[in-house]
Amino acid sequence: SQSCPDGAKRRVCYYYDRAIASVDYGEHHAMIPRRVDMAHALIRSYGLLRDMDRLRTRPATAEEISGFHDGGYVGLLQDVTSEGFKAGGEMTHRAKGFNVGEVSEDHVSIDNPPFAGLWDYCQRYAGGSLAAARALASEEVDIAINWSGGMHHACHKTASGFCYVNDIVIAIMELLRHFRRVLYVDIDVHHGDGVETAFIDSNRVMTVSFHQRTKDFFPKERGFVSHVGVGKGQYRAVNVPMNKGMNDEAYHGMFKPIMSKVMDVFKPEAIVMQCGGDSLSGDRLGHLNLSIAGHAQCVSFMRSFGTPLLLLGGGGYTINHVAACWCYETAVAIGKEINDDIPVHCYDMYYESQGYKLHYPVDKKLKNNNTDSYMAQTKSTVLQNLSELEA
Ligand code: TV1
Ligand code: CA
Ligand code: ZN
Repeated sequence: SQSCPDGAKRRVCYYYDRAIASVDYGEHHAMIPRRVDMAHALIRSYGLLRDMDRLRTRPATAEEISGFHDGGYVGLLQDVTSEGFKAGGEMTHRAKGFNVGEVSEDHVSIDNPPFAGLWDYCQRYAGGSLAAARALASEEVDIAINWSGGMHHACHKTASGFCYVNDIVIAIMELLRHFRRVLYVDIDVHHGDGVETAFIDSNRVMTVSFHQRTKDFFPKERGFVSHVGVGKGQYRAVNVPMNKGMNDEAYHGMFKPIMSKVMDVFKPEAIVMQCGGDSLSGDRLGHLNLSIAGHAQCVSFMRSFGTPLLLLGGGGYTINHVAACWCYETAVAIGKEINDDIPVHCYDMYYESQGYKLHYPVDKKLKNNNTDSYMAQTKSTVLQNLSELEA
């Protein structure tokens, strides 16, 4: 461990499974699991592996995954590899009921394709998040990292938005065995719908999602400020919708006051943070304008409370940006400054367009479409909702 800006040290453990690097969603798919391998190669070349314990674990079992998911759906995921898919075949029909292989509105792209090794992939990324949760519960580590996890859209009996098994829900359920209250923070550009729904009526889990909310942006009709949770979960779902072009300064004008208030009123005993890299400037799918430093400030801010912290990946579709970001955030978790020059390593050619620097410039031509009054209004409504939880 090293000292860090807030003066404290943290014990960090890190999960990485190289089998995930070769997972292929299909030739033109936006999701590229290899970005986790790229992040790992950077982390290793910066020497950061020496400052963390490596979390070695087995893949999650069908029983562990069935702790959240429907048995029939888990059965389908297991069968995808063995039986294969033929157009119009029995398996194809069965899978569609679970939103696997369903062709989207444009009749070309399939968000959740069936592919060889799908079940093994799910078991591995979920196994990593589960082991990370157990490491935190054992109180032997302060921060646990799984950049291959963070699949926030998967539902009880359906795949959604590139996600098949919701490792986040499974990890939170494990944390709830040891901690009274768990906070979930989601800085992926998309709304964290699967996690919000799973705990919508729980008073032991608060979910907070910051996301782009523009017409037709996925997932539609989710993530409005007015969605605050139901029953015992009322005011324990927090949504911060944003228009395109949000920059570091504007984002933190919302993130810091809202998360301070969340910590104040909810007093979590553990924090799970989904660090999707699609909220970064220049993402292929997202249209926010965060720098790596701005994205990582969210991580360092949540770290500063000293509460056990689980860091997960998620989206991120401009893969050099994502890998650089997660490497930098690994350094933030450890509490170590790292040089902006990307070391010579196996993937270094991917960083040519950013001049072989970790921190690339944001899009100066992208206008922040969030007016001051829009942001003040959103922040004020969210803070007002949170104050309902004050004793
Ligand atoms: C195959 C090939 C699939 C190219 C999907 C972008 C593709 C997208 C593809 C894509 C794409 C979406 C919808 C479709 C509404 C659906 C990991 C029914 C260039 C966490 C998931 C976004 C984000 C799903 C996941 C979205 C995460 N956008 N190219 N698909 N219709 N789906 O809009 O939050 O990052 O885009
Ligand atoms: Ca989000
Ligand atoms: Zn996303």
